[in-house]
Amino acid sequence: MSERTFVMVKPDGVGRRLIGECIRRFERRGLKLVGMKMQIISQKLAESHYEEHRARPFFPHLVQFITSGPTVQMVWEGKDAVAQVRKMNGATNSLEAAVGTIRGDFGLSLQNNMIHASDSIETAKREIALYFDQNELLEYAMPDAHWLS
Ligand code: FUP
Repeated sequence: MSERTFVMVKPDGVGRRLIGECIRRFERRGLKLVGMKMQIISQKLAESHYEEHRARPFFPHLVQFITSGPTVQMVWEGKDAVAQVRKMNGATNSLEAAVGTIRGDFGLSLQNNMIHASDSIETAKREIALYFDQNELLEYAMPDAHWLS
């Protein structure tokens, strides 16, 4: 079933010039990009995004890191998109991420792990709404859709 998932290239991914690498992988896989923007996110937005971690000891560092530079927000659509993008990103700790995943191929850090993606359809809905207005998400057909079903 077609789903939408929220993806963010974090400040380390932008700073290491790996935005294109991330996009290339999701495009090549057959997912469809339906929304994209770039911003340095505010403290308030960062705290809302990571609300579930507010009580954790690493929370202040996490917020400091995610607001420390430009980030790229994207919404990707496709069959089983939430789970497939999580798989393509790899384990949260880059040291445990399988080779072949984004984190396993490009990182060595737990905190600076390049990329975020929603962990469920419910989370995706919440995160998409946090970063995008409805009119910033495009509905269009891809000519290769029938090969990806
Ligand atoms: P993920 O779902 O892969 O984004 O991971 P989590 O929601 O568990 O954690 C959110 C972010 O917090 C991770 F991307 C990295 C960071 N983190 C730490 O810095 N230290 C920790 O001990 C756990 C997570």
